[in-house]
Amino acid sequence: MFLVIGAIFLFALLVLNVNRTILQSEGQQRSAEYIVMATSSAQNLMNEISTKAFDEGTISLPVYSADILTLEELLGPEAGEVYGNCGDDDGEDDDDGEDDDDGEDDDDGEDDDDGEDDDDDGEDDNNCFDDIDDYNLFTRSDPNVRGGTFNLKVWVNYVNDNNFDVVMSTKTRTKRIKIAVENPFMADTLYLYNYKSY
Ligand SMILES: [Ca+2]
Ligand SMILES: [Ca+2]
Repeated sequence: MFLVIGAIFLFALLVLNVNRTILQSEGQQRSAEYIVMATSSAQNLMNEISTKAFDEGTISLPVYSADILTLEELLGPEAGEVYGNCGDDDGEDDDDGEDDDDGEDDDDGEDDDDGEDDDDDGEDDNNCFDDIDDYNLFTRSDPNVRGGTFNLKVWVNYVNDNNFDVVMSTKTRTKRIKIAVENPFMADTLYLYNYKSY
């Protein structure tokens, strides 16, 4: 009798362990899938940021001295610059001759008293993010069909030109783009880094 009870007990333990192993591997599989999706989400944003100019000062001017670069404490979008406010169908003014009260120019050939040119030369007309540090402290939530939004946050800092691990409070010729991604189904925050030198 004790032998039977012992056998049943051992069998139950075995089933419990098998179930636990299955659950663990399912959890690991889901975690791995989320890491892949989080990486993809961060990589998309990183690609977008990396296409921008090194600095507002380098958009149209060659830089011979770091003096022209943005001060460390001012790393961020310039006055009037709004994310997503450039390109097509993104909330940009639609040339209807009316200002949309967003401070953006409407390509109507008239200056809008913002001190920027309105001459359709592609410069300074659309007030979108145009240099990498405009994304400093930028946040975005990417919804995920599998559940659990990916929350992204960006930091852009000057780093030591000879040691990219050292964040600097002075202007340098190298900027670090750091993106953090969080998701309730991931145990840890995922970080992606890229460096741009001028
Ligand atoms: Ca800018
Ligand atoms: Ca900027």
